[in-house]
Amino acid sequence: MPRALITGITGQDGLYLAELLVGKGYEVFGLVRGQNNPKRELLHRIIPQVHILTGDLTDVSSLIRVMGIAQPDEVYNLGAVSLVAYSWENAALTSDVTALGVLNMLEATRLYAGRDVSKVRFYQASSSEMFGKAQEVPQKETTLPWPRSPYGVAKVYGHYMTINYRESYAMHASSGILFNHESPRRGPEFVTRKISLAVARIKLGLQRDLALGNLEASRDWGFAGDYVDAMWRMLQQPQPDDYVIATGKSHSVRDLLDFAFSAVGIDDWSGYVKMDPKFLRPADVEMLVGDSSKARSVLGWKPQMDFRSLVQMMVAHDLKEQGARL
Ligand code: NAP
Ligand code: F7E
Repeated sequence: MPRALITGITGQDGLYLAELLVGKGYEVFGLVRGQNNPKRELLHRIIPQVHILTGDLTDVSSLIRVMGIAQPDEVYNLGAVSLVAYSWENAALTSDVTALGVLNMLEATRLYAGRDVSKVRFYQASSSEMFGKAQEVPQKETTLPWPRSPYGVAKVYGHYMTINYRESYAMHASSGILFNHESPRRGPEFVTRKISLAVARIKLGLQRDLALGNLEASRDWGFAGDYVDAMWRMLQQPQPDDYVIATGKSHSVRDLLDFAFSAVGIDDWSGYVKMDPKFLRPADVEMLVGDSSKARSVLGWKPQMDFRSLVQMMVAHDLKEQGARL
């Protein structure tokens, strides 16, 4: 039975990845932070097979201890401060967790592997936010990074540290440069889920309107369930490498609003949406679109769900969940 350790297991991707690996027969260990994290219970309810281990990405001694207990064949480092807007207000914390946390995980993995570095395979959750002020369209593995937020800067550090450990110590360390991916498990602080929840609540008469920031921003949005499969595929390759994971199509926040409101039969949403400058960022990323041809040819990966179906699925989920509270 292969063994996997997942950091960030209580997050959107961690839950999907844990389900995927349990389904493939892995023994899965998950790092959960904090003394009394309420998500521990949720995780246990959704995937009772997971072994929960306590630790924090900022505490390397906890990671070394966890590595010794889990004895993983594969390590997936998904833990991060991941909300871009929050990263300006908490830039030092973001750097500690999202940047230095990667170094801590790489070091704990290297120490655990000892002389036999090939015995552990490592996945780093890199991000399209590294491309920020995009230097070419579409963005691919070789595109020059130009991050536009403390989060993006921290991800660039983690990305290059992963490459450095691969080149310095011959570790099987790979990075997935994942473009935005969403699901009904997405936190309500991200724009897709904020919109799907609000649309469901407006339809049910529980909310009158919705305040948003930049409606012109455009993202390459895919389904999280498809993207965790790409993570696993990367670690099954004989050689470690970096891969862009994206759909190749970009949509604006306006398109997202069109699809979400039309899913509940509302064609003109202008009366429901207002602009609030507090949701504007000091520097936004205007447009991202990824070229995942390397992942498609080497990993045999491709996205299964298109953007409209994804939005419809999220709205349908939120209608059901919110409706059940009435
Ligand atoms: P998420 O839902 O925000 O989950 C983040 C996870 O990190 C949570 O489990 C959180 O634990 C954990 N975490 C935060 N601080 C920690 C710390 N100090 N020590 C240990 N764990 C900590 O993120 P996601 O959407 O699943 O994304 C997974 C990874 O992919 C992240 O690294 C993210 O930056 C990256 N990424 C995401 C996307 C995307 O579109 N979703 C795209 C590219 C890259 P709590 O539950 O306790 O808060
Ligand atoms: O914003 C605009 C906002 O917060 C998307 C993370 O998973 O993907 C995610 O980062 C766009 C931005 O995602 C609101 O200005 C307008 O242009 O959903 P988001 P993100 O910043 O793209 C990347 C790949 C990651 O790696 C990150 O971890 O939507 N927008 N109005 C808004 N965004 C939010 N959150 N809230 C609004 O009210």
